[in-house]
Amino acid sequence: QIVIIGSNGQIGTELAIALRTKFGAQRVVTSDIRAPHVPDTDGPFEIVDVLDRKSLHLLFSKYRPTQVYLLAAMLSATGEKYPRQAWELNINGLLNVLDLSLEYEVKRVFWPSSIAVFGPNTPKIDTPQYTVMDPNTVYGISKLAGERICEYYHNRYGLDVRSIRYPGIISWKAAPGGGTTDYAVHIFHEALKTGTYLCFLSADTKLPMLYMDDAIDGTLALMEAPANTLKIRSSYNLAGLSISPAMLADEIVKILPGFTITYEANDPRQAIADTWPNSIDDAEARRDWGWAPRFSIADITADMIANLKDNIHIVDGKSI
Ligand code: VAH
Repeated sequence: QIVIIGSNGQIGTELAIALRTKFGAQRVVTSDIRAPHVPDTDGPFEIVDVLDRKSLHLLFSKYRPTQVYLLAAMLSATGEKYPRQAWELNINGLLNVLDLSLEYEVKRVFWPSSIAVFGPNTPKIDTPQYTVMDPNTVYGISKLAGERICEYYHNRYGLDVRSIRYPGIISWKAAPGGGTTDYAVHIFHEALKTGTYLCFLSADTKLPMLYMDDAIDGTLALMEAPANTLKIRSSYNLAGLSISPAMLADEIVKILPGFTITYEANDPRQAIADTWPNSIDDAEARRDWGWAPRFSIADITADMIANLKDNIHIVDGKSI
């Protein structure tokens, strides 16, 4: 059995779809702290609190998973509103899952890190795998510590835990969960709903971004790679594109000519974005497990608009 903890989120939702397509729906168990908006009728779902070890023991003993994907976390912007909760969830949730994975002899564990592990003194252009890392958000600090913890559990206990430093991820199937890069999804919803978007990051804020299809393909490729080919057990840099709001708006206008964008100043997420890289060097991921993204900014824009145009969901009065 494969277990996904945090399957309601932007990435968890699509990992569930991809893993069920690959291994069969009944073999992939989704789980989250609460039931999803839309009930999961494709396969087994469990309510699990990653901070409650009893809840995890029930999950691991019931399903005896061979693989575990831990996607439960509090992201950068929300984490700055609730720093202690972000640290607790991101670190103790990880420690609980690593300990249970050892106890139940899980073969492979996936845990996402983020380009948020880089900080104001990190080189911003083609940020290398090994470099200065001085994150100043609780989310980034928790992900940096989490990387060291994963490497420790691998080196000390032999746990086959694997990780990717995700850039911002653009997708349409599920809403992003309170991050600094969420603008890159909201912009498409607003372009289709209202024809205009008030962006919380400045026009020239370049950030590493990745389309969800590439993120999922890369994650599955990492998880399939033979263990002895993986030289990095903290977390792999993964680059897609270096995109700014203005670049994305220009691409959207090519398909939706009337679209306009405006920019609000002083959003707290700008200060977070300003500490992150503009672009990433992912040479190690390409070398060790053949990583190569496929989607260009034009492909992303076309795919997002084509799919959202018929799928704009209004949930609790908001488009997600
Ligand atoms: C966030 N989407 O904005 C997440 C991600 C690199 C960004 O970690 O917090």
